[in-house]
Amino acid sequence: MTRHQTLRRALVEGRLFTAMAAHNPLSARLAEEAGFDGIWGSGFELSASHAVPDANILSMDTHLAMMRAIAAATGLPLIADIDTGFGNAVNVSYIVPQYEAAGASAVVMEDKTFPKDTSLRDGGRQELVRIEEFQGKVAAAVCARQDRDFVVIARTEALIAGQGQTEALRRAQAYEEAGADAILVHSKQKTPDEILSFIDAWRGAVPLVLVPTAYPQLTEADIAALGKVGIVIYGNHAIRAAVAGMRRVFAQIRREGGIRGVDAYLPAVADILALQGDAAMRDIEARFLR
Ligand code: SPV
Ligand code: MG
Repeated sequence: MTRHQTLRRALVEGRLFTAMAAHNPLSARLAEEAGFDGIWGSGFELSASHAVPDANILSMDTHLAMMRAIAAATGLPLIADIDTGFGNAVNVSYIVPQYEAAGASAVVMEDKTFPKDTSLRDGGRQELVRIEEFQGKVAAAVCARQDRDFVVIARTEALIAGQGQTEALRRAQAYEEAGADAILVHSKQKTPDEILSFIDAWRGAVPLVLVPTAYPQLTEADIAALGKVGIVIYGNHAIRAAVAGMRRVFAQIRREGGIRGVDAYLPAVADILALQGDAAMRDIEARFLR
């Protein structure tokens, strides 16, 4: 079974698919090691790892190159975050095959204007494009895919933009009609109430996708029990874990004036070598170096 088929089958069978964010191949490998079903090729994480805002500051090529590197480093389906599609439906027609060729098994495209602003920030610029325009972008993405199992996920930011549930439902339904395989509905409310109300009212045939960053109370068991959600994305936990880890270790080294204290609990160098694929290189060495 190909990676595309693994993701497609999970959606068809209604099994909850878990995707962990990654900002580089190493974080993707750690997500695979931990047992997640897939990788979220997060724009937020990649932007943060470059220390710039998640607001289309980085180019599409920067993101695409990272998706290619992540897909090469793991065997898991990769869901690429293409923000607003880097332009209009014409741009989308050209970029979707590039993401597919890079090894992604899905794209998520959101209905905001380009350049976007990040979703979870208080007071961000959250402007949505016309429904018809975004339907055209979704249809362009669906038409541009090469493999039928490549998944196109339409994301509505109507709740993020404060436009309410009726508008979010109207948009989600319109995007399903345009051919989306799943609908990501995002919320930044601190409780799951807004999302649960949307899910309850959703009458579409395609599964929903959640990113519960703002409402972490909702567990996978809770989400699976709702019956309408196909994918849960953990949107930024790789970069937040990295920041937490580096802060703690760097502060301790400064405090103690040396590395002895942190050495006791940091992964050994041998662990990092293994994550780098050292064994595979040694095998090549043994076979071919003359
Ligand atoms: C991302 O991880 O880039 C996302 C999710 O799009 S969020 O940052 O919550 O918008
Ligand atoms: Mg994003």
